[in-house]
Amino acid sequence: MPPVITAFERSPDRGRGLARDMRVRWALEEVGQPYDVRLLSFEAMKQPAHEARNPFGQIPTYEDGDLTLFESGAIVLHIAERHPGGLLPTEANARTRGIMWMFAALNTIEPPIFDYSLVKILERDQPWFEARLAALETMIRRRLESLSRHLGDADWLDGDFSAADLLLVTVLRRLLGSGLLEETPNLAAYVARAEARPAYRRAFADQLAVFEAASAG
Ligand SMILES: N[C@@H](CCC(=O)N[C@@H](CS)C(=O)NCC(=O)O)C(=O)O
Repeated sequence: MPPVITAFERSPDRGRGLARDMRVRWALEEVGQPYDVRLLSFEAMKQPAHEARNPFGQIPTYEDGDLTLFESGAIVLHIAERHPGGLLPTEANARTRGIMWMFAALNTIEPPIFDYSLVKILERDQPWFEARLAALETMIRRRLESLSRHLGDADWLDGDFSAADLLLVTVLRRLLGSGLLEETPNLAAYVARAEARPAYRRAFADQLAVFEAASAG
């Protein structure tokens, strides 16, 4: 039985690959692991059956035999560990550095970028909107500048493409269309390079197909 992941039945991003099941789909594609998808409505996500998989009632989750996981970063790490050499280096120090960058993507870079996307949707009518947006833009620019300096003209964060690049690219993609990513051309090129990977394209097409089928139905 292949692992089963959960995803939105109708993703609020309209199939642009921003929902976090994209990370898991992409990781599974990178290592060549077939998988099944259980699609959930917002209502079903908050029912006990799904809360047993994820107490916070969110997607994605991952089930494989008697193992059930939530948190996209933990799921991607598990997939990397199940497929040695596929998404993390096998050399011990390089592997630990890869995991460090996975944390950096989700702990240091994702929070201001995610807040920025939420504020633009939820706080537009609030009196603090402009000031809050500007503060987040400043924080994001600072993070992007540091990241850009680290990356330089390398293709990936630390040697070969890894789970850390995968997570970081899914985070940076939230900035597409904002103009912020384009201010650091090496990061914009980094994201484009990752999006050109066959595994990324298959994962993107699959999650888009779900949205299109739901819209047609
Ligand atoms: N830190 C969690 C966040 C999960 C998360 O926020 N999932 C979103 C979709 S990308 C979700 O389920 N949103 C609906 C909700 O929270 O009710 C992870 O990385 O898996």
